[in-house]
Amino acid sequence: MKAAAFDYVRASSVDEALRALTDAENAKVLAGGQSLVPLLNRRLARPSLLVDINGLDLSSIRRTDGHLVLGALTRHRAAETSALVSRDLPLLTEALRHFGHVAIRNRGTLGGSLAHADPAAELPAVAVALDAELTIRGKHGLRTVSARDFFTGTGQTELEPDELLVEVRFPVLPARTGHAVEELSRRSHDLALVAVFATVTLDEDGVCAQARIAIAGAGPTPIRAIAAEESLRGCVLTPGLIAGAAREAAAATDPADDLHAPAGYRRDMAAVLARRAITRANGSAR
Ligand SMILES: Cc1cc2nc3c(=O)[nH]c(=O)nc-3n(C[C@H](O)[C@H](O)[C@@H](O)COP(=O)(O)OP(=O)(O)OC[C@H]3O[C@@H](n4cnc5c(N)ncnc54)[C@H](O)[C@@H]3O)c2cc1C
Repeated sequence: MKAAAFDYVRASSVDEALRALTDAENAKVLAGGQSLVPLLNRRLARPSLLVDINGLDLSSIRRTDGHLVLGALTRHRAAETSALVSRDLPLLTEALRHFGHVAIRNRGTLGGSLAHADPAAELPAVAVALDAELTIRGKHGLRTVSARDFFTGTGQTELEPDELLVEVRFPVLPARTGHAVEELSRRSHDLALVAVFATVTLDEDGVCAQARIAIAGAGPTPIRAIAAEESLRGCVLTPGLIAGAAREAAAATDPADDLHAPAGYRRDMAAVLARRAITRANGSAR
């Protein structure tokens, strides 16, 4: 099937993109097109206008006051191969290696993945795990939303139809932080059936000062496993403690039965993957 007819404008500034989004009845932003174009072709999306933002200057990766700031148009492949990202946000680098194939990563953008808000996607869960802040531009100016508030349901976010996501700010993790991504998918590089993203920060005595655990594919939005994180804080992590935290993480999930996997299987796998992720994050936090 081919897409239904639509008008097209290539914006040359953020203001122009915002004007086009505001003026049209039913406009959609076009970034890398890796989620939107398949939806258009299957006629699951029928916008009257596509506002192409590929000409905008929104693809920088920079370090500023304890944050790594990535423009919304940063291609997945650019982030994956960035020395700055791999030094300051290695969890993101590892997550991107699970993401689609290189051809998809060459075109797809960070902002597109976050705005698309697939609960099985890697980037929304990484953003939630790392307490990222999302900067949004609309006709009334800039606003910032934390990743934990941004995702409101399957494919749903805090973004209004006439707003643009312009950048993502990740706080840089402290020294002695280890990380791990454990993902189960039907084929390598497919979207996750379940994936767990973990970091563990140790103090000088090897005690867990902070743990972060987020789960994709096990609820309508990425899930932050707060109770599991709290159960690890202040402790030297033993296999028994980690197994308990992994069970708590799985208890925080809210999976649905679907044609890919039953809910119980996803929950069980969340516990298995959480145990592996926390163990590996702890082991690499030196
Ligand atoms: C074969 C294949 C494999 C894939 N594998 C994976 C995978 O393993 N993991 C995964 O997470 N995803 C995967 N995807 C999905 C896709 O790659 C991602 O969702 C992502 O790359 C989309 O980004 P994009 O720039 O292509 O967004 P687009 O397709 O251009 O846009 C997606 C949505 O976001 C909106 N949007 C885009 N940018 C902005 C912005 N700056 N502000 C506001 N709204 C915006 C669009 O209007 C649209 O609704 C796969 C896709 C394909 C085709």
